[in-house]
Amino acid sequence: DEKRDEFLQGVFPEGFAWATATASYQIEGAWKEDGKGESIWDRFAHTPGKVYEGHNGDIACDSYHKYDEDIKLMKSLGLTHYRFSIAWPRIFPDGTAASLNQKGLDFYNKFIDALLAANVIPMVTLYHWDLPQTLQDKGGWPNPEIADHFNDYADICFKTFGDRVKMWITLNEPICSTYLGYGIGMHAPGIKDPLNAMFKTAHTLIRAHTKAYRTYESKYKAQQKGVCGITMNSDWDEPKDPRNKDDVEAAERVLQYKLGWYASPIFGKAGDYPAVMKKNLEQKAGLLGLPGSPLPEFTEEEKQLNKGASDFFGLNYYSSRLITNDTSGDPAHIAGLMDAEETTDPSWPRAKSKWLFSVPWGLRKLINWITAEYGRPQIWITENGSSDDGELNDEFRINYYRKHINEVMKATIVDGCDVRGYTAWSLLDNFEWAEGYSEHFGLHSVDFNDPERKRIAKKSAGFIAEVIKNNGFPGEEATTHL
Ligand code: GBH
Repeated sequence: DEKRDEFLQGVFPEGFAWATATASYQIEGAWKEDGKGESIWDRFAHTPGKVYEGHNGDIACDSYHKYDEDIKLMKSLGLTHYRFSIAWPRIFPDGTAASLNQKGLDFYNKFIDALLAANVIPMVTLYHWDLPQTLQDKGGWPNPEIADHFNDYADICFKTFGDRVKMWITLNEPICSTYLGYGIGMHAPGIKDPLNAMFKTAHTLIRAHTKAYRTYESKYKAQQKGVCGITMNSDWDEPKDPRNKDDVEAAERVLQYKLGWYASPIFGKAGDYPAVMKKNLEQKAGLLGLPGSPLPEFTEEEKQLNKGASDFFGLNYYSSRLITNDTSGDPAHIAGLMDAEETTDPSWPRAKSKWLFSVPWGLRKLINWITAEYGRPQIWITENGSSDDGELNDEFRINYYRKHINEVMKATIVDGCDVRGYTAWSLLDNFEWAEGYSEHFGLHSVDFNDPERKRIAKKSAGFIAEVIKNNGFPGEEATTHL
């Protein structure tokens, strides 16, 4: 039949979107130019001992000044879309509407116009981790008021850029802000408070997302005709022993913690946290002698507003884990809270990043899990990629992309999941958070010792350009890429 033919030809449905992604703090530099305020990442990276060898994003790829060069790279890849993020502290230097900075708006106006002139569709993330430091000084994400400030910031972005931006992503990977930022302190603002601040952070983030989504829906959508969603990341969690029902249950529980924590309120039927998390945390609170579950509660009204507050499911996928049921862990730590041990398989090839094992089939399984769990939402792969030492002849990356794109193809064409686009992380090597410039994810290399920040195409850039030109792998049976 038709579907089978498409599969044999190895091409995606017509109109499938092809993008690369970046984030403001990772590429822009110009950290205190044109009125920009300090962000929690400026503060964190300027604090000794937080980032690999004291690296920071003060200059990064200097994309603030070199965005024309970035757009040339996009053109040579043949991208249909480009995913980038807006730096909140450029728009509101002190985080609040009172501090509106026209020069910040001017920069993104110019950039968006340049993208459109190059025929590249902007996909805009509002929050990729660079919270204005002044809002951290007011308590940061655990403070529920931050949701209202985020809504004000989102509102001005919709209002200013929405005539040209038709695809909005409120938050990038809320679990990273939550767990890495306020749970284990590996990311800005570096807070280690897994039983309190961490859960409050997640709660504010979800409320912030929902408020911004409803603002777009009620004030802008009818006129601007765009879409608004959220991007979440997750590993695929595979039971270590699939015949052991405790492991099967544990793997499901871990998925609910990693992805369901944010996805269930928004894409689930109840507008609320996953039932298994609520039950599990109730029990852990008892064991820890806490006064109550660390998981805050949504009001009935909030649940109604959460439900359906996303026009698409943005998914970032990098790796997978094997899950063993394990109730012996310390409940004061995440693994102990989840009653699970996470391992990897020795056969999985590892990238430069210590957490990144190439498990392409995990992506297909994750897409299918989301499709079944949340009633076949429209899915956009908003990030996928791998790291190395920055070599130009990057065969590992090519293989990683080839196999993962092929699994997306199977999920789309063979399994019938509704995947609309694929985004490679990243357009160019950039500031890899706590790892500084020591791990490279780019299709283009950047010389960080050169004041000009010269960009050079890697071999993988040529590979991706071919895939995009062909909308897949025509003439090749998809299974040959396994
Ligand atoms: C994405 O996160 C980010 O959106 C992007 O900004 C980033 O550059 C890209 O991935 C590559 O990392 O250090 O063992 O505690 C991906 C999901 C989840 C990957 C947390 C790193 C830390 C593991 N990230 N994980 S560890």
